[in-house]
Amino acid sequence: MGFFDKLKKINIFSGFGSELDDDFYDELEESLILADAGMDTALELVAQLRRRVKEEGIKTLEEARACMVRVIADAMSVGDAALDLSTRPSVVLFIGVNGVGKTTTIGKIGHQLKEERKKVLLCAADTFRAAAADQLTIWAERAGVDIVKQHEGADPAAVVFDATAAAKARGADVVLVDTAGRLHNKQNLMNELNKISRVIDRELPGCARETLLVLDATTGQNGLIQAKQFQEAAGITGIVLTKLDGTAKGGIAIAIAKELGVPVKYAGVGEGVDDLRPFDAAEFAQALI
Ligand SMILES: Nc1nc2c(ncn2[C@@H]2O[C@H](COP(=O)(O)OP(=O)(O)O)[C@@H](O)[C@H]2O)c(=O)[nH]1
Ligand SMILES: [Mg+2]
Repeated sequence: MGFFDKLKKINIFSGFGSELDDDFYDELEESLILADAGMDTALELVAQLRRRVKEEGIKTLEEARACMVRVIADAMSVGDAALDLSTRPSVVLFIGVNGVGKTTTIGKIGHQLKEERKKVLLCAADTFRAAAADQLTIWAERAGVDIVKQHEGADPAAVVFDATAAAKARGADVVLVDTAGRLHNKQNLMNELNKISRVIDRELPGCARETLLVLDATTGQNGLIQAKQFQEAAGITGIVLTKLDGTAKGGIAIAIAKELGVPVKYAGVGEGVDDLRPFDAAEFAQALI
Protein backbone atom coordinates (compact mmCIF):
# COMPACT_ATOMS: atom_id res chain seq x y z
CA MET A 1 0.00 0.00 0.00
CA GLY A 2 1.34 3.39 -0.99
CA PHE A 3 0.85 6.32 1.35
CA PHE A 4 -1.53 8.09 -1.04
CA ASP A 5 -3.60 5.02 -1.88
CA LYS A 6 -6.59 6.54 -0.13
CA LEU A 7 -6.49 9.48 -2.52
CA LYS A 8 -9.22 9.57 -5.17
CA LYS A 9 -7.62 9.36 -8.57
CA ILE A 10 -8.12 11.18 -11.84
CA ASN A 11 -8.97 8.31 -14.16
CA ILE A 12 -8.77 9.87 -17.55
CA PHE A 13 -5.41 8.29 -18.41
CA SER A 14 -6.77 4.78 -18.16
CA GLY A 15 -9.29 5.05 -21.02
CA PHE A 16 -8.93 2.53 -23.84
CA GLY A 17 -8.34 3.78 -27.32
CA SER A 18 -8.16 7.41 -26.26
CA GLU A 19 -6.03 9.68 -28.35
CA LEU A 20 -4.13 12.74 -27.33
CA ASP A 21 -6.59 15.04 -29.08
CA ASP A 22 -8.48 18.16 -28.05
CA ASP A 23 -11.21 16.09 -26.40
CA PHE A 24 -8.62 14.39 -24.26
CA TYR A 25 -7.12 17.69 -23.09
CA ASP A 26 -10.57 19.16 -22.42
CA GLU A 27 -11.50 16.16 -20.36
CA LEU A 28 -8.25 16.31 -18.42
CA GLU A 29 -8.83 20.00 -17.70
CA GLU A 30 -12.30 19.22 -16.43
CA SER A 31 -11.04 16.39 -14.23
CA LEU A 32 -8.43 18.65 -12.68
CA ILE A 33 -11.05 21.30 -11.95
CA LEU A 34 -13.33 18.64 -10.43
CA ALA A 35 -10.39 17.55 -8.25
CA ASP A 36 -10.25 21.16 -7.04
CA ALA A 37 -6.99 22.13 -8.65
CA GLY A 38 -8.73 25.42 -9.53
CA MET A 39 -9.47 26.85 -12.93
CA ASP A 40 -6.24 28.79 -13.46
CA THR A 41 -4.03 25.98 -12.29
CA ALA A 42 -5.89 23.39 -14.36
CA LEU A 43 -5.59 25.48 -17.53
CA GLU A 44 -1.91 26.07 -16.97
CA LEU A 45 -1.08 22.45 -16.21
CA VAL A 46 -2.86 21.23 -19.32
CA ALA A 47 -1.18 23.90 -21.46
CA GLN A 48 2.17 22.71 -20.15
CA LEU A 49 1.32 19.09 -20.86
CA ARG A 50 0.34 20.00 -24.44
CA ARG A 51 3.64 21.80 -24.92
CA ARG A 52 5.73 18.97 -23.50
CA VAL A 53 3.85 16.30 -25.43
CA LYS A 54 4.73 18.19 -28.61
CA GLU A 55 8.34 18.91 -27.64
CA GLU A 56 9.04 15.38 -26.50
CA GLY A 57 7.17 13.71 -29.35
CA ILE A 58 4.90 11.84 -26.95
CA LYS A 59 2.39 9.56 -28.68
CA THR A 60 0.85 7.23 -26.12
CA LEU A 61 -1.49 7.77 -23.21
CA GLU A 62 0.97 6.08 -20.86
CA GLU A 63 3.77 8.45 -21.85
CA ALA A 64 1.40 11.38 -21.46
CA ARG A 65 0.52 10.14 -17.99
CA ALA A 66 4.16 10.01 -16.95
CA CYS A 67 4.63 13.48 -18.41
CA MET A 68 1.64 14.84 -16.49
CA VAL A 69 3.11 13.47 -13.27
CA ARG A 70 6.29 15.46 -13.99
CA VAL A 71 4.30 18.59 -14.89
CA ILE A 72 2.46 18.45 -11.55
CA ALA A 73 5.56 17.63 -9.52
CA ASP A 74 7.40 20.56 -11.14
CA ALA A 75 4.51 22.93 -10.48
CA MET A 76 4.62 21.93 -6.82
CA SER A 77 8.38 22.35 -6.41
CA VAL A 78 8.29 25.79 -4.88
CA GLY A 79 10.76 25.41 -2.04
CA ASP A 80 12.32 22.96 0.35
CA ALA A 81 9.74 20.41 1.47
CA ALA A 82 11.83 19.40 4.48
CA LEU A 83 11.44 21.13 7.84
CA ASP A 84 14.31 23.37 8.85
CA LEU A 85 15.34 21.92 12.20
CA SER A 86 18.94 23.05 11.91
CA THR A 87 19.32 24.66 15.34
CA ARG A 88 18.84 23.34 18.82
CA PRO A 89 16.21 24.10 19.67
CA SER A 90 14.22 24.77 16.52
CA VAL A 91 10.67 26.07 16.71
CA VAL A 92 7.71 25.03 14.59
CA LEU A 93 4.52 27.04 14.91
CA PHE A 94 1.24 25.48 13.76
CA ILE A 95 -1.52 27.85 12.70
CA GLY A 96 -4.89 27.46 10.98
CA VAL A 97 -8.60 27.63 11.69
CA ASN A 98 -10.40 25.38 14.15
CA GLY A 99 -10.82 21.72 13.32
CA VAL A 100 -8.30 21.46 10.47
CA GLY A 101 -6.05 19.09 12.42
CA LYS A 102 -3.36 21.22 14.09
CA THR A 103 -3.27 19.39 17.40
CA THR A 104 -3.44 15.97 15.74
CA THR A 105 -0.65 16.91 13.34
CA ILE A 106 1.57 18.07 16.20
CA GLY A 107 0.95 14.77 17.96
CA LYS A 108 1.91 12.82 14.86
CA ILE A 109 5.03 14.89 14.09
CA GLY A 110 6.04 14.83 17.76
CA HIS A 111 5.83 11.07 17.71
CA GLN A 112 7.82 10.77 14.49
CA LEU A 113 10.57 13.14 15.63
CA LYS A 114 10.81 11.24 18.89
CA GLU A 115 11.28 8.03 16.89
CA GLU A 116 14.18 9.81 15.19
CA ARG A 117 15.62 10.22 18.68
CA LYS A 118 14.95 13.94 18.83
CA LYS A 119 14.07 15.58 22.11
CA VAL A 120 10.67 17.10 21.47
CA LEU A 121 8.74 19.63 23.52
CA LEU A 122 5.09 20.40 22.86
CA CYS A 123 3.77 23.86 23.70
CA ALA A 124 0.04 24.22 24.37
CA ALA A 125 -0.44 27.83 23.23
CA ASP A 126 -4.06 27.18 22.28
CA THR A 127 -5.45 28.47 25.56
CA PHE A 128 -8.98 29.21 24.41
CA ARG A 129 -10.38 25.96 25.75
CA ALA A 130 -9.06 23.68 28.48
CA ALA A 131 -9.87 20.79 26.15
CA ALA A 132 -7.20 21.93 23.70
CA ALA A 133 -4.38 21.48 26.22
CA ASP A 134 -5.93 18.20 27.39
CA GLN A 135 -5.96 16.88 23.83
CA LEU A 136 -2.32 17.88 23.35
CA THR A 137 -1.44 16.27 26.68
CA ILE A 138 -2.87 12.96 25.48
CA TRP A 139 -0.71 13.17 22.36
CA ALA A 140 2.36 14.04 24.47
CA GLU A 141 1.77 10.95 26.62
CA ARG A 142 1.19 8.78 23.58
CA ALA A 143 4.38 10.01 21.93
CA GLY A 144 6.38 10.02 25.16
CA VAL A 145 7.42 13.66 24.87
CA ASP A 146 7.29 16.65 27.22
CA ILE A 147 4.61 19.32 27.19
CA VAL A 148 4.46 22.86 28.52
CA LYS A 149 1.02 24.27 29.32
CA GLN A 150 -0.79 26.79 31.46
CA HIS A 151 -4.34 27.36 32.60
CA GLU A 152 -7.24 28.03 30.24
CA GLY A 153 -7.33 31.64 29.08
CA ALA A 154 -3.61 32.21 29.68
CA ASP A 155 -1.70 34.50 27.31
CA PRO A 156 -0.44 32.26 24.46
CA ALA A 157 2.80 34.26 24.27
CA ALA A 158 3.39 33.52 27.96
CA VAL A 159 3.06 29.79 27.32
CA VAL A 160 5.52 30.12 24.46
CA PHE A 161 7.88 31.97 26.82
CA ASP A 162 7.66 29.07 29.28
CA ALA A 163 8.33 26.62 26.46
CA THR A 164 11.44 28.47 25.28
CA ALA A 165 12.77 28.49 28.85
CA ALA A 166 12.02 24.77 29.25
CA ALA A 167 13.60 24.01 25.85
CA LYS A 168 16.82 25.74 26.88
CA ALA A 169 16.89 24.15 30.32
CA ARG A 170 16.19 20.63 29.04
CA GLY A 171 18.22 20.82 25.83
CA ALA A 172 15.22 20.17 23.57
CA ASP A 173 15.83 19.75 19.83
CA VAL A 174 12.42 20.87 18.63
CA VAL A 175 9.55 22.88 20.11
CA LEU A 176 6.17 22.29 18.44
CA VAL A 177 3.73 25.10 19.22
CA ASP A 178 -0.03 24.54 19.06
CA THR A 179 -2.08 27.71 18.54
CA ALA A 180 -5.77 28.55 18.61
CA GLY A 181 -7.71 28.83 15.40
CA ARG A 182 -10.33 31.11 16.80
CA LEU A 183 -8.64 34.45 16.28
CA HIS A 184 -11.73 36.25 15.05
CA ASN A 185 -10.05 38.57 12.58
CA LYS A 186 -6.85 39.20 10.72
CA GLN A 187 -5.66 42.05 12.96
CA ASN A 188 -6.16 39.92 16.03
CA LEU A 189 -4.34 37.01 14.45
CA MET A 190 -1.46 39.21 13.40
CA ASN A 191 -1.12 40.76 16.85
CA GLU A 192 -1.16 37.38 18.52
CA LEU A 193 1.39 35.84 16.18
CA ASN A 194 3.63 38.90 16.30
CA LYS A 195 3.67 38.71 20.05
CA ILE A 196 4.62 35.02 19.98
CA SER A 197 7.21 35.79 17.33
CA ARG A 198 8.82 38.50 19.45
CA VAL A 199 9.09 36.14 22.40
CA ILE A 200 10.84 33.53 20.25
CA ASP A 201 13.19 36.16 18.74
CA ARG A 202 14.12 37.43 22.14
CA GLU A 203 14.48 34.10 23.93
CA LEU A 204 15.93 32.00 21.12
CA PRO A 205 17.73 34.45 18.83
CA GLY A 206 18.75 32.95 15.50
CA CYS A 207 16.84 29.71 15.98
CA ALA A 208 15.49 27.85 12.97
CA ARG A 209 11.80 28.60 12.69
CA GLU A 210 8.92 27.36 10.65
CA THR A 211 5.33 28.57 10.54
CA LEU A 212 3.19 25.79 9.14
CA LEU A 213 -0.35 26.49 8.02
CA VAL A 214 -2.57 23.47 8.53
CA LEU A 215 -5.34 23.12 5.93
CA ASP A 216 -8.17 20.62 5.64
CA ALA A 217 -8.09 19.29 2.06
CA THR A 218 -11.82 18.54 2.12
CA THR A 219 -12.57 22.27 2.22
CA GLY A 220 -11.18 22.59 -1.31
CA GLN A 221 -11.11 26.10 -2.73
CA ASN A 222 -12.13 27.54 0.65
CA GLY A 223 -8.85 26.26 1.98
CA LEU A 224 -7.07 28.27 -0.66
CA ILE A 225 -8.86 31.44 0.43
CA GLN A 226 -7.93 30.74 4.05
CA ALA A 227 -4.37 30.13 3.02
CA LYS A 228 -4.13 33.51 1.27
CA GLN A 229 -5.46 35.28 4.37
CA PHE A 230 -3.01 33.51 6.69
CA GLN A 231 -0.19 34.12 4.24
CA GLU A 232 -0.81 37.88 4.44
CA ALA A 233 -1.17 37.87 8.21
CA ALA A 234 1.56 35.48 9.21
CA GLY A 235 4.13 34.75 6.51
CA ILE A 236 3.94 30.97 6.38
CA THR A 237 6.91 28.75 5.47
CA GLY A 238 4.96 25.59 4.65
CA ILE A 239 1.62 23.86 4.43
CA VAL A 240 0.32 20.76 6.14
CA LEU A 241 -2.55 19.34 4.11
CA THR A 242 -4.74 17.07 6.24
CA LYS A 243 -7.66 14.75 5.48
CA LEU A 244 -6.47 13.76 2.03
CA ASP A 245 -7.94 10.32 2.78
CA GLY A 246 -10.94 9.71 0.61
CA THR A 247 -11.38 13.29 -0.54
CA ALA A 248 -11.98 13.93 -4.22
CA LYS A 249 -10.35 17.33 -3.77
CA GLY A 250 -6.71 16.29 -3.75
CA GLY A 251 -6.00 18.71 -6.58
CA ILE A 252 -6.16 21.52 -4.07
CA ALA A 253 -2.60 20.59 -3.06
CA ILE A 254 -1.37 21.70 -6.47
CA ALA A 255 -3.29 24.98 -6.40
CA ILE A 256 -1.99 25.83 -2.95
CA ALA A 257 1.65 25.22 -3.76
CA LYS A 258 1.38 27.02 -7.07
CA GLU A 259 -0.69 30.02 -6.10
CA LEU A 260 0.94 30.66 -2.75
CA GLY A 261 4.45 29.73 -3.74
CA VAL A 262 4.75 27.86 -0.44
CA PRO A 263 5.63 24.17 -0.38
CA VAL A 264 3.34 21.51 1.06
CA LYS A 265 5.58 19.95 3.72
CA TYR A 266 3.33 17.30 5.21
CA ALA A 267 0.25 15.40 4.13
CA GLY A 268 -2.26 13.69 6.42
CA VAL A 269 -4.36 10.74 5.30
CA GLY A 270 -6.03 9.64 8.53
CA GLU A 271 -6.30 10.02 12.28
CA GLY A 272 -3.63 7.51 13.25
CA VAL A 273 -0.12 8.40 14.31
CA ASP A 274 1.37 6.99 11.10
CA ASP A 275 -1.14 8.72 8.83
CA LEU A 276 1.11 11.72 8.29
CA ARG A 277 4.20 11.95 6.12
CA PRO A 278 6.65 14.46 4.79
CA PHE A 279 5.15 15.45 1.45
CA ASP A 280 6.62 14.07 -1.74
CA ALA A 281 5.24 15.89 -4.80
CA ALA A 282 6.24 13.19 -7.29
CA GLU A 283 4.65 10.43 -5.21
CA PHE A 284 1.53 12.55 -4.77
CA ALA A 285 1.25 13.32 -8.49
CA GLN A 286 1.79 9.65 -9.31
CA ALA A 287 -1.10 8.73 -6.98
CA LEU A 288 -3.42 11.46 -8.24
CA ILE A 289 -3.04 10.77 -11.95
N1 LIG B 1 -9.60 11.65 8.30
C1 LIG B 1 -8.70 12.46 8.85
N2 LIG B 1 -8.99 13.11 9.99
C2 LIG B 1 -8.05 13.93 10.53
C3 LIG B 1 -6.79 14.14 9.91
N3 LIG B 1 -6.09 15.01 10.67
C4 LIG B 1 -6.89 15.34 11.72
N4 LIG B 1 -8.08 14.70 11.65
C5 LIG B 1 -9.24 14.80 12.56
O1 LIG B 1 -9.76 16.12 12.52
C6 LIG B 1 -10.35 16.47 13.75
C7 LIG B 1 -9.84 17.84 14.24
O2 LIG B 1 -8.47 17.71 14.56
P1 LIG B 1 -7.73 18.66 15.60
O3 LIG B 1 -6.31 18.23 15.62
O4 LIG B 1 -8.44 18.70 16.90
O5 LIG B 1 -7.87 20.08 14.88
P2 LIG B 1 -7.44 21.53 15.40
O6 LIG B 1 -8.66 22.21 15.89
O7 LIG B 1 -6.87 22.26 14.21
O8 LIG B 1 -6.40 21.34 16.47
C8 LIG B 1 -10.02 15.33 14.71
O9 LIG B 1 -11.14 14.49 14.82
C9 LIG B 1 -8.87 14.61 14.01
O10 LIG B 1 -8.80 13.25 14.35
C10 LIG B 1 -6.51 13.43 8.67
O11 LIG B 1 -5.45 13.55 8.04
N5 LIG B 1 -7.51 12.62 8.20
MG1 LIG C 1 -6.40 22.01 18.41
